[in-house]
Amino acid sequence: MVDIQQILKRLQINEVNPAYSTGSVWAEVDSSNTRTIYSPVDGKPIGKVNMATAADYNKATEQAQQAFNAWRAVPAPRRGEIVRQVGNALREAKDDLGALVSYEMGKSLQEGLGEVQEMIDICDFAVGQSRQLYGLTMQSERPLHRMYEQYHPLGVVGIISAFNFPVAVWSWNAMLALVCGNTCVWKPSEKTPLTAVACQHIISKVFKANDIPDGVCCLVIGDREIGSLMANDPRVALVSATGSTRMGKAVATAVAARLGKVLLELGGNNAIIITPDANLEMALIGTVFGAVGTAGQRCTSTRRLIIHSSVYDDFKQKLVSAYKQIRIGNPLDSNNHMGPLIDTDAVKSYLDAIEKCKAEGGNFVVEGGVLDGEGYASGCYVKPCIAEVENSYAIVQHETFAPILYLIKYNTLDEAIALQNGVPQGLSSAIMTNNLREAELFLSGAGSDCGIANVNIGTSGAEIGGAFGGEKETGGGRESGSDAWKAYMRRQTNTINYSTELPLAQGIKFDF
Ligand code: UN1
Repeated sequence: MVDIQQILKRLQINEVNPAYSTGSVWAEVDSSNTRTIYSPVDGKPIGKVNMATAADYNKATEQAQQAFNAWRAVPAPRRGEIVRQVGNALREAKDDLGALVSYEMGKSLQEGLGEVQEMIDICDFAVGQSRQLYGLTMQSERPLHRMYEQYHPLGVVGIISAFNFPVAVWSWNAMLALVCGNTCVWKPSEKTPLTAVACQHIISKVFKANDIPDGVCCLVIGDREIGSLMANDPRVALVSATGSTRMGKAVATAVAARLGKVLLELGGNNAIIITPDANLEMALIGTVFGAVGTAGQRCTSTRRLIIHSSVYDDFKQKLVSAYKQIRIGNPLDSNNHMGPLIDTDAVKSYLDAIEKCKAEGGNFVVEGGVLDGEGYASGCYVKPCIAEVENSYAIVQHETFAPILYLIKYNTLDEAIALQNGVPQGLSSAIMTNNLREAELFLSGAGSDCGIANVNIGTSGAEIGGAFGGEKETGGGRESGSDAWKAYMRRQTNTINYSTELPLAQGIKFDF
């Protein structure tokens, strides 16, 4: 088992941690006004943080704004070089940071390490991207004219991240924002601030070694008031927010009122369609990992299974026996598959969802419940459960961040696709089939309406190389790979006249 105290020490987590940091500068610590962060793993306190005031937020954001002038002047490949060094620092800290993610958030150690690996991967991606901030050139309709477009940095990028991926989603945003020439202000989830403090220490060292001005990457520990300040702050050119649809709507409304930019990655209600041509063994692995991995607290977690009636009973039996083998317990123990939920509020939402599902007529084939006794002292450990439902139930239409899996039966693929799309969210989706026609229909414009659509892979565990995000109530943003970098830049169209005349476009004559 890992020694958490040693890990905290190596990651520079103190007993009380400051409310904000602009890089090498950290706020004064106020030991009289702290919030204690408890681990969902064992219910024990991990450390304390100061919560930022509006004045703290302002100081950090002002510093970020000032640093922007210097940072945007650094050539992009040189900014990429700094990010390369951040990637290496994360490689060195991977074991410690992965374990702290696991201990503070509750996901399995393997998944904690996987999360840090995603951070390393996005650093590598961003290094390459730093030399590829390409714009197009166009053919001008006028003689001796050149037309092209270029991408410039936006300014300060605000990043609001969620507890479930406490560090990786920040890095997807921050590493791309940085190579694009922006400065960042990060408000991590108030449920998982210590992993954020650890990251800030890691990157501050790299920045210091490279004489990067203070303010390029700032951290502000706070709850929704800080998020709201950020959303309403005209100094923040882009607000990238990950979390619930409720939070996303509040952020989007505030940012829209000042015509700022948003990048939203909100809830999912992800389904796997299992067709008669599916390899059921593969479908089983994809489903169980998708539904119980991270205790059902990924945006991409599998929440619904849409199963063809001819394989329904068979697959249901396979699932029920697989669920019997799931070991729930301390996520730092690699023998366990599933750790706790983030906190007792999450346990309450899980229990409420089960009640609501039963009230609407759901039939539980694997019962849920809260675990108690030895090893479960935090009160955050729950049983993953499975219910047979109708897609139209209000609770099935809603994203519950917990390991509750809904089974729905279908007869035709058109019906399955309609069920899959028949929810307000549109993040991730999958079909299990060896039938080319089924797979292609699912991926066509008449198929899945989600930002992510997979064949013979589950709904969760996306690689960083693709654009990550979804449609409808998921918010429409795309982070991480592909051309997601463009969200962190402003596009400028430039036309240059190198003739001695001034011909107007569209053939307009304007003589005087
Ligand atoms: C999230 O849950 O917010 O695809 C991100 C996945 C991970 C990222 C999830 N790579 O499951």
